[in-house]
Amino acid sequence: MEKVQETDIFQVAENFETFGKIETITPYGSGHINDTYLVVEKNGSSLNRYILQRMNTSIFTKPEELMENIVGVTSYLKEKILDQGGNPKRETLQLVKTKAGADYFISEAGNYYRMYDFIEDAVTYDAVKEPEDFYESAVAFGNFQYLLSDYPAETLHETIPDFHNTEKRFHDLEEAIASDRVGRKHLVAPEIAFVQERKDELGILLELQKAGKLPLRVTHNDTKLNNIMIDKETGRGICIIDLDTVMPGLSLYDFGDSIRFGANTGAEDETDLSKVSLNLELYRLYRKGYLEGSKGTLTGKEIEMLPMGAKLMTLECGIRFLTDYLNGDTYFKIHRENHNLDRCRSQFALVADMEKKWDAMEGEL
Ligand code: ADP
Ligand code: GN1
Ligand code: MG
Repeated sequence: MEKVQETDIFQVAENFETFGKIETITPYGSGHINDTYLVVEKNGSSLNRYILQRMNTSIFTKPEELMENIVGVTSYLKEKILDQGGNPKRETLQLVKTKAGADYFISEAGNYYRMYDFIEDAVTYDAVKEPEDFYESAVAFGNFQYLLSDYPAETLHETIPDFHNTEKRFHDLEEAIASDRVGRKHLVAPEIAFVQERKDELGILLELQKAGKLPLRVTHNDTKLNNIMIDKETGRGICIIDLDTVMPGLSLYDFGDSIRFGANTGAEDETDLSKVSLNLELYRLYRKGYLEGSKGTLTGKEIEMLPMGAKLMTLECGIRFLTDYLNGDTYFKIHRENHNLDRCRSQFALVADMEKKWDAMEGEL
């Protein structure tokens, strides 16, 4: 669906069941997919905050199904958290219903919106500041997967089919190269060659899954550091957010994507590639936290394949950025010229560094 700008975002927000008078609505966060806003309202002398999101329906083409997943997962987590004596208001996302009692709102312009309670006194990071935060995020992502281990996976819709099918991502790249829609192919010969050289590795995890050697689990699939809220006071990973891609998947996808983003000494879009490398200390720390958080549920094979999870998620993400660059930047939000190419190069530099450090990564077994 083509993006149609909302003329009045206040009018949209007013359709949700909040309690006071909305004062301000401002763009928020640094996600690449949804349009996120912070809504502040006054209720007597107190200020209430909410997150309002316009879902990206070009990417999530079945928003009804997506919201069914989110309602299912958040209500399930709420029960689990209550059972464990936790506080679901801070430990899981809570949807705010519309005044009509629905879980989302469709505007006149045809945009789909949802609203969440704002999780107060917690932050998201775009880069690891303290190793301890990264460790805590690992425990929380491991625990998230553990909490969902009995979730009826068959009720989950696949919001993006083949999301982490790395071979399929490679075919999408080949298609983008062949059509060269915006004439950028000649600019990326080294990047294309980088992928070609690693073509045989792309299916390793899928093969193991098909052979029944890696279990399918309910996973988050987008475990970068800014998709977890860290409690300001305790430093604990308090709440996993961005649940759009919760689907059956491999634990290695979750582990790998966190390493890709958080254990990179450079940013995801770093242009000075000398700054990009794998921080082995952070790799070890995350691994420890993830194993701890998933409470012994990972099989021997999963643990053995953790380095491959990290490498393939990084390579796959680079492939996706490159594909989007070749397609004219239609998927990921970009904030500057060549942004997707910069992102791709940072991912590939990280893959190359992982290859250099492979023995050390495997030595962690
Ligand atoms: P995207 O899919 O575009 O990445 P996210 O759901 O991750 O969107 O939201 C973008 C950012 O908004 C997050 O990184 C986080 O900083 C903030 N955010 C999202 N939901 C909440 C919430 N319930 N409370 C506080 N901050 C939130
Ligand atoms: C997107 O939504 P966000 O910004 O957390 C993307 C992930 C990529 C990531 C790269 C639905 O995540 O798959 O790994 O960007 N999400 C989707 O930063 O495609
Ligand atoms: Mg996000």
